[in-house]
Amino acid sequence: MFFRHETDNRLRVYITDAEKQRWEVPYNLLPREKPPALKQTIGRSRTRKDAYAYTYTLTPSEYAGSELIFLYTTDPFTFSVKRKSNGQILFDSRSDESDPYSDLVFKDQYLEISTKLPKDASLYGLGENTQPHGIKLYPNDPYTLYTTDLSAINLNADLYGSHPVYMDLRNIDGESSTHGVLLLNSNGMDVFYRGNSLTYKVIGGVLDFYFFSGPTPLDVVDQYTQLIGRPAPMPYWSLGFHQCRWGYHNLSVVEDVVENYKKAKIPLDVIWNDDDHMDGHKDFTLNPTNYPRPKLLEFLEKIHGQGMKYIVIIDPGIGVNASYGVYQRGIANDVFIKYEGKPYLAQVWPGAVNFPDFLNPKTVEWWGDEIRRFHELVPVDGLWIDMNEASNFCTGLCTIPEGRVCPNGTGPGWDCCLDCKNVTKTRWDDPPYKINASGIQALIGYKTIATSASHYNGVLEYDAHSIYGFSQAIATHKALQGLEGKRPFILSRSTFVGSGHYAAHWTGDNKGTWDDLKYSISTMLNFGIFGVPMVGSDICGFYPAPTEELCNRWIELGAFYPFSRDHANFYSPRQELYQWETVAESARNALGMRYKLLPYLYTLNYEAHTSGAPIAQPLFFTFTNETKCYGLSTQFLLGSSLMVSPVLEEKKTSTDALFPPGSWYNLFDMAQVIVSKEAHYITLDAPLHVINVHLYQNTIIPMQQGGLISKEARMTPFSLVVTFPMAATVGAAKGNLFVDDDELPEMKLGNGYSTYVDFYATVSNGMVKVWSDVRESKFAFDKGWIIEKVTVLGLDGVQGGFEIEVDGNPVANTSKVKISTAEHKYTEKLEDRDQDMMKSVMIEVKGLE
Ligand code: MIG
Repeated sequence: MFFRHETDNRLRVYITDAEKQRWEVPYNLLPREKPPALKQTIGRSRTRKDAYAYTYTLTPSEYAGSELIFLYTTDPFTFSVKRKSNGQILFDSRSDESDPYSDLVFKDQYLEISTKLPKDASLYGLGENTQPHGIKLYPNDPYTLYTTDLSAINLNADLYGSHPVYMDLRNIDGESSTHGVLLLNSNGMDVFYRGNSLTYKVIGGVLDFYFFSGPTPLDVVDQYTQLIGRPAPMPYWSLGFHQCRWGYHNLSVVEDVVENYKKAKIPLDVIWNDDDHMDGHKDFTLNPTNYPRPKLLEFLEKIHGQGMKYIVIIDPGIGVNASYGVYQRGIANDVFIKYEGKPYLAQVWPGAVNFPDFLNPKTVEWWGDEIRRFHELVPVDGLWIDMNEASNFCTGLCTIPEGRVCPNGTGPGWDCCLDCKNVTKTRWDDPPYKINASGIQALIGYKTIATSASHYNGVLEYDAHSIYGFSQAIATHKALQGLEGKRPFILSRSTFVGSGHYAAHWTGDNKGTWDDLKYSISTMLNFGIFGVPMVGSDICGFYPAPTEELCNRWIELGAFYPFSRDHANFYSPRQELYQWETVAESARNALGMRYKLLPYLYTLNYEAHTSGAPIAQPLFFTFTNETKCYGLSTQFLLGSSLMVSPVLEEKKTSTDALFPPGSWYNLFDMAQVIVSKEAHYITLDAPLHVINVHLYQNTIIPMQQGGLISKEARMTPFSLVVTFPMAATVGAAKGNLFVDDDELPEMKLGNGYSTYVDFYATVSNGMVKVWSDVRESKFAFDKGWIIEKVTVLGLDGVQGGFEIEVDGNPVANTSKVKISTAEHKYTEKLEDRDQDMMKSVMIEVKGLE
C-alpha cells in the first residue's frame, strides 16, 4: 500500500501485491506518477469467514493533506478518507458488524473493496451505461464496466466504454460539497451501489484510487482531467452539424444529400461515410465502382472549397487478404495481437481479420503510415473509429475453412462465417469471478478478442481489453497530427479514462424511440463527467425508423448536443433532416440557433480544454445546493448558464421544466422571462417547432449571426447578450469569448493566433456599463471581428432614463449608435413580480464597433 497527497486536492491510495508485479494501466498511455516499489507488506486483509465475528477497534494512523485526510489501520488493512474542512468521511473501507460487505480481498484474479456511504449522498458516473433512472446512480442497479459492443438500448449493462469514476455530491443543511473517486483499473469489474455502500469487484490489476477533493462539481472535473488529460481541443467546424448514415451506396447519394441540405437551408458542416465507400469493407480502401477516386476527389475539392468537411469510418479489424497492402505491411511489421504465437484470427465486416495491437510501438508506427497513405488517397478531415471494444462476430478461435468466402461488400451479415472453436479455457478465459459481461454474465471473451490472447511484451488481452479503443485513439491522434499539423478530429465508440484527451464520442447504437431520446441526455452528461465533453447521440435514432414527430423533437434536442450528428442504420429508411418538411423547419430553427451560438460553444470547448468543464452540464453543476437538481436528467446546461429544456414525450406541446431561482430569459425571443423565486417546475409552451432555451441572469454570451456553414457563420459580426436579474436596479454580469485559428493543433493563448476576451457589465442608478478585458487582441482584430450589437435584458425603469457605456465610452454620444428601447415587450406591470412569466425590458445598442 502506498498513499500520497499528489496535489492539494488529490490523494492517491495504491494497493498492490508487495511481492509480485501486477498489471496496471500503462504509464505511457496515461502518464502519471509512478508509485515507489513496495518493499513490505504493511497490512493484511481479513477473510470473509470472520467478517461477522470481528469486533473492530480503530486506532488509525492519520495523515492530513490540505483538504483530504488519509487514515488507515494495518490489521486488518482498512482505510478511509476524510474531508478536513467539515470532517466528513468521504470513503470508508472499514467494516463493522452491521455491514458485512466491506472486507478487502486481494487475490490474483479477484479484488474487492467497499466503502460506506451516507444515505443521502448523490452519486454520478460509472459508465458507460444507459441509465433508465437518469444521471444519479440508482441503488441496486448493476454497474458493470467492461468495453463491449453492446448497443445502447441495453439498460444497465456494460456498454462500449469503461470509466470507473464517480462523483459524490453531499448536501448537509443546504450546503453541498462534492468529491470524485477514480479507481484506475482497466480490468473488468462489477460495481454494486446499494445506497449506503458501494463495492468494487474487480478481476485483476491493482487498487489504484485517486480522490479529488472538489468541493464543487466543476472543481472535481478540473482536478480529474488534470490527472487524466484535458479534453481535446475541437476544430471549429466539428461544432457544426454532421450528417451520416450507413448505406450511402454510392457517391451520387452523398452529393445529393449535401445538395438537399443546401436546398432546404439547413446548416451542414460535415458529411460522413460509414463503410459504404470501402472496397469489400476493408479499411483505407475505396470501392472503385461506387466511390471512384477521381470523382470523390472532385467532390471533396468542391465541398472543401465551401468550408465543409468529410469524415469516414475505420474499424480495427484488418482483413486477412494476401493482396491487401494494409494487411501485407501489417504482417511484415508484426503488428497484430497474437494467440499461440500467431496473429489472432477473428471475423468482422471484411470477413477474416487480425487485430492491430496498439500497445506495440511498431503497430503505432505502421498505423500512422497507413493513415498517411490513405490521406494521400482521400484527404479526409477526421476519422471515425468504430468497433474498437473490440467487436468480433465470433467467439473464440477462428480458422478459415478451405474455399470459404465470407459475405462482404453486400451489407450486413453479423454471423460468424468462419469456423470458430472455443479457446482452451485458461483462467484468463474463464476467471473464477464472473462479471456481468454483456449484461448476461457471458464469458469475458464473448464476441471479442479471446482474453488469453497476447499483446506486446506478453500483456494479456484479459488485462488490456478495455483500453483497446483508448490505445487506438492515441495512435490515430498521433497519426492525424503528424499529417498536416492540423488539429485532429476523432470519433471513438470505445473509450476509457483519458480518451477525451484524444477523441469525441457518440453514444453508439440507439433506437428511434422516445425513451432513447431521453436516455441520451444522461449518457451525454455522464461523458462530461468522464472528461469526454464532445459527445452526442445518433439524432433521430440509429434504428429502426423514427416517426416524424420524434425526429422533430430529436433535432431540437440534438441541436444542443456538443456533438450533433444525424446517423442511421443500413436498414433504416432515410432520415436526413430535409426528408420531412416539419423536421426541416424544426432543424432550421434549432440548428439556426446553434449556429448563432457557435462562438459560445467554441468558448466552452476552450474551457473544457483548459479546465475540464463539460460543454453540456447537469443543472447541479451550477445550482449545487438545489437538491431538486440532483437527479434532474431531462434538462441540461450548456456551460454554466444556458438551459435547454426539450420535449421528450410524444404528442406534447408543452414541457414541464425546472427553474432554479433567478431570472431566465428565452433565448429565441429575448422577451419572455421567467422569474423563479425558488426552484420549481413551470409548464412551458412547446409546439412542434419550439425548443425552450433560457439564459440565466448575470451572464454575457457572445453570439454571431449564424449561417449554413460554420466557416461563414464565423465571419459574421458578433453580438453580446447581457442578462441582469429581472427588474434589477443593481447588478453585475460576466462572460467570455475565445477565438483562434482552429486548424492549429494546439488551442491556447500566446501563439499569436488566438484572442481571449472577458466581458463585464454592471447596472446601477440607471447607468449600464459594458466593458471587456482583451488578451492578445491582434488575432481577432486582424480578422476584422467586431461586436456590433449589445442586447441588455432585465433592466428596470428605463422610463427614468439610462446611460450606457461600452468600454469606457458613453455610447449615447456616438452618432452611429442607435439605442432602441421601443421594443420593450413587457405588458404586465413590474410590480407583479410574483408571476412566473413576465415580459422583459430590452435594450439594444446597435452599430458598435
Ligand atoms: O456492426 O459501420 O455503432 O454507428 O453505423 C455495426 C456500421 C458496425 C456500428 C456503429 C454504427 C455503424 C455500424 N457499426
